[in-house]
Amino acid sequence: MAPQHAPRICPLCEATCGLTLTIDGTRVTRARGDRDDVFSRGFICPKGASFGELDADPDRLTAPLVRGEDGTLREAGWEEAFDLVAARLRPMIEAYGPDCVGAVLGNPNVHTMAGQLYPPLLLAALGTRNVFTASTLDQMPKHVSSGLLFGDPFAIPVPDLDHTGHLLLLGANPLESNGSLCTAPDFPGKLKALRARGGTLTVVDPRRTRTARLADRHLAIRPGTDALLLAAVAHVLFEEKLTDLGRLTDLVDGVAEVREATAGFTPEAVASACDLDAGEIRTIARELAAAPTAAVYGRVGSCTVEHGTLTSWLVDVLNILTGNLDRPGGALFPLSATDRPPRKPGPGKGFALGRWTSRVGGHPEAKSELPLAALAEEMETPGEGQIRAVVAVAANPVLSAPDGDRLDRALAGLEFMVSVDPYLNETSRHADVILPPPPPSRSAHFDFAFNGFAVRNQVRYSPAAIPLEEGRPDESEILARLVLAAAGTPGASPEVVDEGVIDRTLATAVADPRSPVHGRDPRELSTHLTGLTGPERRLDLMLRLGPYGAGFAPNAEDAPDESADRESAAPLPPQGLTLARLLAHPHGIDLGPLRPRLPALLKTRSGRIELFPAPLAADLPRLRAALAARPAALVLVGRRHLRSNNSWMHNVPALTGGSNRCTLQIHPADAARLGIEDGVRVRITADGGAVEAPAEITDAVRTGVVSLPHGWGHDRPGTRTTVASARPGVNVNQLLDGSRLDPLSGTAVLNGFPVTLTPLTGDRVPARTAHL
Ligand SMILES: Nc1nc2c(c(=O)[nH]1)N[C@H]1C(S)=C(S)[C@@H](COP(=O)(O)OP(=O)(O)OC[C@H]3O[C@@H](n4cnc5c(=O)[nH]c(N)nc54)[C@H](O)[C@@H]3O)O[C@H]1N2
Ligand SMILES: Nc1nc2c(c(=O)[nH]1)N[C@H]1C(S)=C(S)[C@@H](COP(=O)(O)OP(=O)(O)OC[C@H]3O[C@@H](n4cnc5c(=O)[nH]c(N)nc54)[C@H](O)[C@@H]3O)O[C@H]1N2
Ligand code: SF4
Ligand SMILES: [Mo]
Repeated sequence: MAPQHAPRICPLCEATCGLTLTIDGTRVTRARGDRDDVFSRGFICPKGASFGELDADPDRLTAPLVRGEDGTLREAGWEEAFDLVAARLRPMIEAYGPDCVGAVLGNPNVHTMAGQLYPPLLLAALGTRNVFTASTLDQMPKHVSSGLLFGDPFAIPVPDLDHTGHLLLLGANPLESNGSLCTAPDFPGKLKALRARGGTLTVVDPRRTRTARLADRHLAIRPGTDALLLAAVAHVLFEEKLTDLGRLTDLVDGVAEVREATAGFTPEAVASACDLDAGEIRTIARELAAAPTAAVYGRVGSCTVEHGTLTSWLVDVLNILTGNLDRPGGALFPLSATDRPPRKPGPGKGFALGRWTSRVGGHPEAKSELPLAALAEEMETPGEGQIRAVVAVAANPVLSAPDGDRLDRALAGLEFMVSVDPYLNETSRHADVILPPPPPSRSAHFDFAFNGFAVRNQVRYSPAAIPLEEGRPDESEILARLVLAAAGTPGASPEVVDEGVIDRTLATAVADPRSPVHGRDPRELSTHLTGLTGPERRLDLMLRLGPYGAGFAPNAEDAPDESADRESAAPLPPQGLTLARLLAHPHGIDLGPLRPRLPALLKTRSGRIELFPAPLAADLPRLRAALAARPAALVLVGRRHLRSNNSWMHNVPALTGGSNRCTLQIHPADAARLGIEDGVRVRITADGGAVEAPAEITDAVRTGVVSLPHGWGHDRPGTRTTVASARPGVNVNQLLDGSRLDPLSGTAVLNGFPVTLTPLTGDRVPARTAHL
């Protein structure tokens, strides 16, 4: 049979590029950029190009593994595996209470449909407060600052990359990461286009990254001091009367308080802590104010730092003070097809922090989550509420979170653990049951999360490109069955889970006077939903009730149904969305540029932007103290390589090698001072322990800073990641003991912590050929 072609949205990073897969039988033999994709227009990166290899990785688990009497993992049938989960999980909840289960949700959940549709139901069924996600290793500071400023932790403005005249980018390296909390296929091309149209790019990063090399100005800041820099920029805007809130003037509370609070942070006062020139800080402020439009954007290096929440807040303070929030060319709020339709402006419920605290460390919850850095102590410490079982979905905290060795021991001591993961790896090896989802070619895809952070409103859906093998559940069914097991109704059909959501959503909608379906019969409405699976029916419902939706108006039924040709691409106005209409547009539907959304999206109690929220005000003394603190002689920051992804992509031969290596980058001056030669192994020591890695001397890192990438350390026994284990690298997070947190968000400080180095002389490994 001739090879087939199928469009598939790439799930391997936040850029969500459209791919065209070539399929030979049941194998993806090639992946190209889909030139017809309405959003990505053919862009692809090396990871996307390796989709087929990643999909067909022989180390992927094809059947569940369960732990036998002898303590080893063996393959089992799906029914046996699900029965075991049901037999163990619910009885533990009944015996010890719901908090005995720790739920651990990792990053790939934002890259799958199942990971967005079922975890909320799973958490509700478990009823536990012990909820840990990758957010507290990542963007939780942004959720907290948005929650406080706008009343909604998901109201995260994104830079209007295609139209802005000036981008001030802090702690992000989209030329390698392809962007984050700013979904933009071909981020590199968009930055080049910004400069080509006469705009300016300023990059703040302690490393001269590929992104920094594109910039008009690169500020090699001392790690962890961005909040000081941004406070000084705010100060200059006030001092030089450069603030102009524009349209937002009457919508913002607390401007005078912010002026007062930033008064002490003059450029001259912060310059030495940031190791920047005071004059240059003033220039940054003036340029930001003078630009016709501008956007300030911060990412990982602005979040996983000591003052992550303050930094995230100050990013938007600057967007607001310069009148750039919510205006084209500035920073805008996307409106995705599965968002709730805009509400009437007015007071909302607001955002509360610290409604409860963690049992052992007393860490405040944020967005109903506890710090992942506190997971180990919750498993180790006996007493009521101790975590005795873990349900991990797409999570590898042994490598991703602080102190993997401690997590490794604590996971080994659990009474029960289930992992939903395609690999037997550093974390899943502790599970009693591993439930492997099928490879991405066999899964349908919709970006519930990333469409909400996209630089252009658009909607795309990829059905599974290759049918599932007989008898194999997809990830949606796996998670639905976990929900049933947690709820104590394991015998029920997984469809019950989806139909329950549909019924509840419709019941709420018909009772809402503002809903287009107010007063209608929910049972009748549900008969109109199309879709071959529960997740598709849920998607149809969300699209219909969403801001571009057809609702259940009679003409919504004019759309082609599923039996219609899925390839036809009739032009469609950006209204009237249903699943059937989306299926008729396999390369997606463009919904236009980002548009202003204020004040309707505000959910603060005041119904206004609260620029100076009390929890942030209370954290400012800590920032003031940082002005006087003596900087550590040497601090460590991370880095990402284009051809990798966190802890799980080191197993694909096509993505290994080249610059994608676990080396310690060090500036020549520091290397000379410490007697470190290129390629020599170096012992790196910090609070949590020590690791060894070969030195790579490069002036791409500034002095006083070394860099080691994360996601490495694939040398534990009992895993099945053949390629990764052959070049294991070391786990940078072993340097941390989990005690360094941004207090407001519970986010681990993964960047800018002090380290000391010892060269291991006589142990020279040529960095280029080293088997790490
Ligand atoms: N030092 C340091 N540490 C960091 C970071 C850093 O910058 N520096 N970055 C942090 C950040 S931003 C993040 S998001 C975290 C990420 O850390 P994690 O949340 O652990 O995420 P990943 O390492 O991406 O993948 C976790 C697991 O998901 C599995 N997986 C892959 N695809 C699927 C799938 O389709 N379904 C399921 N069920 N599982 C799948 C993988 O096999 C892997 O075991 O790491 C954090 N850790
Ligand atoms: N290739 C690849 N792509 C990825 C991933 C991956 O692992 N590999 N991971 C995905 C995930 S989960 C995420 S969250 C995104 C992250 O996307 P980005 O935020 O773009 O991620 P990084 O490349 O880690 O960029 C962070 C930058 O912050 C700098 N930095 C460190 N400390 C500081 C500081 O104190 N101040 C400032 N100003 N800068 C600092 C670092 O040097 C680094 O260049 O990438 C996603 N995409
Ligand atoms: S940039 Fe991201 S989404 Fe695009 S092809 Fe590469 S990995 Fe896939
Ligand atoms: Mo992340």
